[in-house]
Amino acid sequence: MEKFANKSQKKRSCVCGVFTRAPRIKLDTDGRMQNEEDEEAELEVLAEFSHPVPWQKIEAQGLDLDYALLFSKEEADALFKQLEEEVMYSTGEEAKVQVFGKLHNIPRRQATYGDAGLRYTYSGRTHLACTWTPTLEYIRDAVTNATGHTFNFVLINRYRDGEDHIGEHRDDEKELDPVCPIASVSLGAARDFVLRHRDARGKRGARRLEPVKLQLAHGSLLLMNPPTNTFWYHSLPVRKKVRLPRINLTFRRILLISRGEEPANVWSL
Ligand SMILES: O=C(O)CCC(=O)C(=O)O
Repeated sequence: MEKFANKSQKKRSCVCGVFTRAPRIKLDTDGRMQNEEDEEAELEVLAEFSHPVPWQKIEAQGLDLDYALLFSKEEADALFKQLEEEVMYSTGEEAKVQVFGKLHNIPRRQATYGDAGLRYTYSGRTHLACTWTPTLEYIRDAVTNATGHTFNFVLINRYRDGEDHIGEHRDDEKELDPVCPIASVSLGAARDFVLRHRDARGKRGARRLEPVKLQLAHGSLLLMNPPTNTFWYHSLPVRKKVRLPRINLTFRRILLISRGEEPANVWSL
């Protein structure tokens, strides 16, 4: 990743906390941009509202991360507030997770948004994408603008305070595009984020590899580039001193064409 992903100095439009609708990128059925002309036109529009992002590279064996502050405090505050009004979190059975065949309440709230008809299966449950809200489209397009990657799905996790958490896992489901990074945007309370190599987990880990620990700030963007999710587990541990809420959005690219025997995703329209 270059130090500055985009050279344009123009800022995104934002009037009194109301963000103008960001341009949409059109994808073909493979999830790629339609053609070169379209791509050029889209990039020109994106450059209109872009600003440079200073990236920090974090690397270890099989781990490749890029971290940046994507939004100013004022922008991040406004986005957090707008998401609190717009996002509908899962309830009932949808808000549970299956571990070794048993259902458990998850220690946070979750929602899934994305392109029409998309679905994503993780932790034994299939989640249908709700239609993008204007704020989610705005954040998604800001991430695309800063990274050059397009996304068709977002998983949202809301942590009420430091008691809410997410356990060690990898985002390595077969429906995820293996060449696309997972782009994680954090809003609200800063939280520790820990990555652990798959061979160094548990007391008797086969190898001595130090965990990688980061603090994800309000308005930040973390890119988990391939092959990170093959080798490293990540978690957001309990932090009892954290009293404020946090919203995390992980933008993903779901494959529209099967990589296995089952169709990964079929358009229902
Ligand atoms: O909240 C976070 O920063 C982590 C979320 C996460 O691990 C995930 O969405 O897979």
